[in-house]
Parts: sequence; C-alpha cells; structure tokens
Amino acid sequence: MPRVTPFIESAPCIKKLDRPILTSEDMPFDSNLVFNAGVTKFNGKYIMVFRNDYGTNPEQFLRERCIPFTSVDVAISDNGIDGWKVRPLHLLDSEKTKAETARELRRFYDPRIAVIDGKPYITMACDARHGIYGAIAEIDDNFEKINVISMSVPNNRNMVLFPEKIGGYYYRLERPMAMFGEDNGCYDVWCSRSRDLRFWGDSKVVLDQRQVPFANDKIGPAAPPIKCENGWLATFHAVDIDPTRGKNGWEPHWDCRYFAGIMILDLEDPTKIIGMYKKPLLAPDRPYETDEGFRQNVIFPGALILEDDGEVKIYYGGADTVECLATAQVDDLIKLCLEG
Ligand code: BMA
Repeated sequence: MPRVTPFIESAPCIKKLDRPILTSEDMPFDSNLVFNAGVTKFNGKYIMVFRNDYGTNPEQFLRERCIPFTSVDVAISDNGIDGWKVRPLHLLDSEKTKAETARELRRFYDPRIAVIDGKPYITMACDARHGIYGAIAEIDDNFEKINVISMSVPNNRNMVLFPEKIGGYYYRLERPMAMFGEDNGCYDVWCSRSRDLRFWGDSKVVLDQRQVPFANDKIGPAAPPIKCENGWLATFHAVDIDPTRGKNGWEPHWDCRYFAGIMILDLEDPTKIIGMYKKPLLAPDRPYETDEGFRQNVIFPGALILEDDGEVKIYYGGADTVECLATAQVDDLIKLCLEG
C-alpha cells in the first residue's frame, strides 16, 4: 500500500468558511452528529437533506461501539449559507424504517439531491440485514413525503444522479464494493444508465482508484455532477489509509483520511473522463475537520450548486460530525481538471 504524504492542502482556488454551517447544536431534536448532506436550490430556497446520528456520546460509543439511531432530516435557508430552519419532524428515521420493514432495512443515510425535469429525487445508502443498498427515492416539492422507487443489490452506495437525461437515458454514478477485484478492497467509481430510474444497467468503471494519486484505498462519487460547457463537473471522495494514525476522534482506532477530488466527464458519454485534478480539491485542514469530532480528517462532499455569477458552493460533511461549505469559481474548477 503506497504511503501518502502526511499533510496535503486544499486546491488554491478553494475558499472554506471559517466555521461549519450546520451542527447538532442547531437541531430541535436529539442529535450528536449532523453531516453528509445533499443540497439543492428549489423554488427560490436552498433545501438541505442531511444525516443526523443520535442517541449516544463519546463515552457510551467507546463502550458500545455503535451509534444507535440515524435520521434523515430537512433544513431550509434563503441564501444556502446561514439561517437554516430545521424541520422538527424526521423525513426518515432508523426506528421507523426497522419497524416498517420487519428489521430487513436498518437505516437510510448520506442523502444527495438531484432535480431532474423539475422533479426532486433523493439518493441514499441503506444499511440492511443483507448488505448495503443504494436507494433512489422520489420526494414531493415540499420535501415532506419520500418514496423509494429503486434499490440496488448489495453492496453499493454513494449513488448520485445526473440532473438531466443524456441521449434519452437517466445516468448515475455509484460505488459498488467489488470485493474480488485485482486490488482487494480498493473500490472504484462506476456509471450506470436507465430508461425509467428503476432498472439500471450498461454499467462501466469510470474512475479506477489507482488513477487517483492521493488515494490508497476506496474512492466514491460525491455530489451529483453539474453541467458546464466543457463537460460534467463531478466530485468524488478519496481515502488514504495510514495504519500508524491510531486514535483519531471517538474511535479507538481511525486510520483513514478522506479528501474530495474533482474531474470532468464527457457531456454525451459521462463514462469518459476528460480531465482530472491530480491533487485533492478539498483536504481536511480546519480544526473542526482535523482535531474535533467523531472521525477526524474526513471530508465527505454531497452537493455542488452552480450560482449565476459562476460561484460554486461545495457542501461537505466534516469529521462525520458537522456540515460545512466551501466555494470556488467554476472556471477555476474546470481549469484544475483540464490542467491536471
Ligand atoms: C463512509 C461512509 C460515510 C462516512 C465515511 C467516513 O464509508 O460511511 O457515511 O462519512 O465513511 O467515515
């Protein structure tokens, strides 16, 4: 396993806010960790659908080694930065999911949002008795009623939908956990397509983990891609493991570091990479990403919003504990990908 250098910075064009934008302290319900959100601009508002882990604390976690409950929740803001109003009723909750499915499905988490032909969809991971599924759900315009329309076979997650059909097909990026590949346990980013969002096929590898110089372990799709003149701007997360890292956060041993990477995919055939930035787009470098929280050194992006003035908002989970925001200019992001 190749060693990755101890400290890597975010790309120079990235501006991170100097504090998280949403945390467990903002929650009107029981909450320990608020992170890994999907965000979209819909009917003039910014809608965030996020993951809330609850029912524990660092001491209890050390004894029991699990976080008992996970809910998926909604927050709404006028500017996508602050003033988030959190809806008090959970959109999904692990206790309800278990009860409704006779414990077959345990919890949904890591939601991402794509709006296709004006209709919002949520993709999520789902832990279940028989593995981890990737789920696609439709949701009403008020983000109140969610209905799963497609489930993958195990083990698949980090599913993100493209925001429009390409050549008559819906497309998604995903990350199956291919146990028996050449590089055992180093999973890659894949792409599949569908006529109806329910049945998926024509699956191809898009990005091999070994193409990413700052990953020595799995990679996975991050935010739903955004469309630019040069192609689809697509983010991914990339993991580097250093077994000497030891205790890091709540866990007795956490040796991973998660970065965000960025690439451009062909507009007509999104299984083809046009360019990729060879260094991390976002690296953990703020105290709330590196020194505090549940799993330190984790950057987990779930949303990109391209504003009319060319600013891109990049939403990401920090340390599996808080939700954060960084911004960059779209032209700078494209340049990074094309110049490598
Ligand atoms: C991944 C997922 C994410 C999490 C990340 C870092 O495998 O479980 O939900 O943010 O690990 O812990």
